[in-house]
Amino acid sequence: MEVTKQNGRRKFLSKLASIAGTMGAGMALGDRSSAGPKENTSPTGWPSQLVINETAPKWNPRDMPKPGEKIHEFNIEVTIEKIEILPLEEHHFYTFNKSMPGPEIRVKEGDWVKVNLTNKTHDFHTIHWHGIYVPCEMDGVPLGTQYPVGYNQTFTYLWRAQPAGTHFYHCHNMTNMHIQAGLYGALIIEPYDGEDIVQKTFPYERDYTLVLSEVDTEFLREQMNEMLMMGEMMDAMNGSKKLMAKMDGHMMGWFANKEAFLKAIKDGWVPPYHQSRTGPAMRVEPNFFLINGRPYPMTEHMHIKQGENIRVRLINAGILVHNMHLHGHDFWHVCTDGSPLATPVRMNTVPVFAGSTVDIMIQGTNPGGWHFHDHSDISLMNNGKSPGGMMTMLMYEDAEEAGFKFKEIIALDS
Ligand SMILES: [Cu+2]
Repeated sequence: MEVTKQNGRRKFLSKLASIAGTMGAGMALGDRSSAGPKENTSPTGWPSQLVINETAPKWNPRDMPKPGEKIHEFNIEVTIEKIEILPLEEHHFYTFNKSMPGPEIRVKEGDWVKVNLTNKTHDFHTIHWHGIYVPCEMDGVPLGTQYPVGYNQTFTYLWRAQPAGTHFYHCHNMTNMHIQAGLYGALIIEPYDGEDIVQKTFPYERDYTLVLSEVDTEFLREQMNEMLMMGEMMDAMNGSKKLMAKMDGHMMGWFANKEAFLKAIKDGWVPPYHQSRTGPAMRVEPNFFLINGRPYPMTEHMHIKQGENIRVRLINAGILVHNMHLHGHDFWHVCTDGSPLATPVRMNTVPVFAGSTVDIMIQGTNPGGWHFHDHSDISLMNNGKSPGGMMTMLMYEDAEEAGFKFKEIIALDS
């Protein structure tokens, strides 16, 4: 890495020298250093915008709220709900406040957030604040930073909202299963007024959040039934609070360090992945691909008018990469994981990696009703049948005025 940097700098300096050379001998070295480019400027411009310590928190994550500082308090309850993701396709999910995804949390950078998480199921849950500079005890890793929250228990999270940008939250207990079960939601931290570089560059009025995820309904049903049955038994025997207080790594595969893990194996503990005891693990093969908890055609449309800019926040809470493609337009990729890119990138297909967020700006330049979807055809099916899955529409509200006639087939909710 260092080598590339030096090579780049050497090339740049030699380019500078040749430019100076063409200016003739009258151009003294001293003149060039005072009027010429600064040390950290390059021809592409981006290194001059790079602030090396930009990943450092603005506020010490271990601070506590001071009198007068704004605290947003939320109560979030985990319950089991029956949700019809498509007509005739009804499944049981875990939900935050009875909705899937959970409620969008939107606060200003620097404000405090207090969340009281109450568990009304016989399984265990936590909330992990993905991408946020929380104090370690608030990170929501069960048996890593806290005891998981058992039946009828409440755990209070308190942290300061930083850094600004598009983030999300999710349960971190048996994460794969519990996210598929519905325990995830958007978390948007707005920058201070006037500090939103995206708003400054592309003034926008509409702001969409699209949370991408998948679910294997077969896997989910089996795992939920198994965990709830075990949880009910544990609660009946001991009360989960008492039991969890006695819990150690042996029960869930968490250990203080590698030595403790190896010692447990030597002492006869059989890890859950070992086939001679448990049989082959069930493979996760998602059969529904969701945008904000619903597959196409039950996804919500996005709306735009000619001349408008809209901001679309893509959050991948799932386990696969999703390559989101917009028909008839290019868009600007402006942020990744909440951070503005040094230079926006023009594209029509943007990969959103598992656990990552991407903000794009769409400019209203081509009236019509346009498809916006994951370009993997596997994700464009409902239970193996297409059309369906991770797709929505970008609908121009003034398309007919521009001479475009919507056909009924693509005007499902317009
Ligand atoms: Cu959970």
